[in-house]
Amino acid sequence: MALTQCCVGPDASGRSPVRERNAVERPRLAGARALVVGMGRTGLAAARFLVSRGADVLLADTRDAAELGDKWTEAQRLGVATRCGLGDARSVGAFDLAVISPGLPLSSPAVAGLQAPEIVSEIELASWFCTAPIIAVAGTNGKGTTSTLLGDMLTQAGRRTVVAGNIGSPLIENIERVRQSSYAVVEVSSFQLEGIKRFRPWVAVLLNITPDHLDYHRSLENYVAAKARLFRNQTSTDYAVLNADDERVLAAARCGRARGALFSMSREPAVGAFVSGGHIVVKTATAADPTTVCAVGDIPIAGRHNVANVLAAALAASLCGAPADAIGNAVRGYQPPEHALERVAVVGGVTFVNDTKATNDAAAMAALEAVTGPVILIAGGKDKGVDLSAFAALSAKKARAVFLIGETAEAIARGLRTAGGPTPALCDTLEEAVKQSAEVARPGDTVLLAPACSSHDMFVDYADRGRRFRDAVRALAAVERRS
Ligand code: UMA
Repeated sequence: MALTQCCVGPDASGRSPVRERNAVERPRLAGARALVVGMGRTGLAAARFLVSRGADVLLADTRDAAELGDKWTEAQRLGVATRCGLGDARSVGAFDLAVISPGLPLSSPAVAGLQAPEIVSEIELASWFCTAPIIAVAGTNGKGTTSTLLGDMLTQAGRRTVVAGNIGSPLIENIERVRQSSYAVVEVSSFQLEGIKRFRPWVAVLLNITPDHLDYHRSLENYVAAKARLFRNQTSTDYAVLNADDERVLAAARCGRARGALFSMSREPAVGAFVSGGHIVVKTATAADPTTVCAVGDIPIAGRHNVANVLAAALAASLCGAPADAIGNAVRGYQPPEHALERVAVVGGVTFVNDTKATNDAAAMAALEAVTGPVILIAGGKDKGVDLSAFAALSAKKARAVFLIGETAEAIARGLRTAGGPTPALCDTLEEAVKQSAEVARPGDTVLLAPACSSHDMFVDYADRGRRFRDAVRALAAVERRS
């Protein structure tokens, strides 16, 4: 059976003009044959949703049952057909719809030969059923912080808001909650954007672009092009919130038709957000005067990069009608997400900071800049094909000692040597790196986990790496308490 289109109108209440902008054509799923590839968080959530809408689902994964472990068991519980190892894509059969998990590139052989008129990512599928206006937050770094801050700002302004997406909870899992909400703030990754067709955010925020995920996208041009897809379906009634200090961001947005609103750390845009006299100031086209929302000193998270994240969130919140006091209150009360410059413990006068979320060089460099005082750095991880020499050079300048783990350890060590930095120690495990760091640390030092790489060479994901770091630090603290 082919997918038939049915029109989604505005919200049943008809009250929100914003909701009308979000109306899209969506396929009728009852009786449709759907393939879901990937048994991770995305695939399981997408399969659950499709089953609930009456689709006939095959849930497949390129890995075998032993590798999949608990995910395989969970997939069995869904009561759908399952398959391990896609093999020749043509042999899998013909489908009306295929939903591909973000970890699997659309260009991979397992996907390229699939037979389905709609081959999409989960955010595309979710957007067909998302009844609230979407505010999408993209960028190499700061997506999680900006998304959660923006969610807090809108909540403070009395707007019920769902925050979902790449941050950890797939949008498709939240479709029912979205029904009761004014906005869906969605953190979107370049992987997810590769698989969109009609996904159209009402507000699209692009924070920054620096080289990342080059193993997946195969070139920086492809990576930038994936980010630029964020704007491709927007129209002149939508907004693009752009970092005016980032040339790649401005270039990526040139293809779009949305109204632009800029944020900048260094200048005052005609419409946008900026820093003036130590304050965060927002100027929207509808407000006559610039509005001060809070002082830079009110921001409870360290680093210049987080000031830029606050500017972006404040601007997006203003475009959604949030008043300045609500925005300011949200900034002051912000609880940073786990694993981002998270102060784990102070042991023997040494502060241990977990920034496992620094999965690329730009994020790790921002972390190094954010720490004051002597730093002992733990870095390294999966090789994404990115040049790490600038990161190594900054580490050489900022770190008193460096402990390296993972696939990129040798490359970072070479960079440190070239830059005349401290001689690094290569460690087999994160636990070993923490132990050795503690041995060389002096009171007043900070031991910083800022890997500059993703985690999949040694860990399940970045959160697993962060938890392992915390556990190792807490073990040190326990030893200290006993002695
Ligand atoms: N799989 C295959 N073949 C492959 C790769 C994966 O079959 O070649 C299967 C795996 O066997 C596994 C499943 O796909 O069973 C895993 O799917 P996935 O890798 O797409 O991961 P999910 O568990 O669905 O999590 C994804 C995001 N992961 C990635 O993009 C790699 C999560 O972002 C996100 O939180 C989640 O969806 C909910 O939206 C993580 C991430 O690292 C945090 N994102 C990157 C980043 O932020 O830099 C983009």
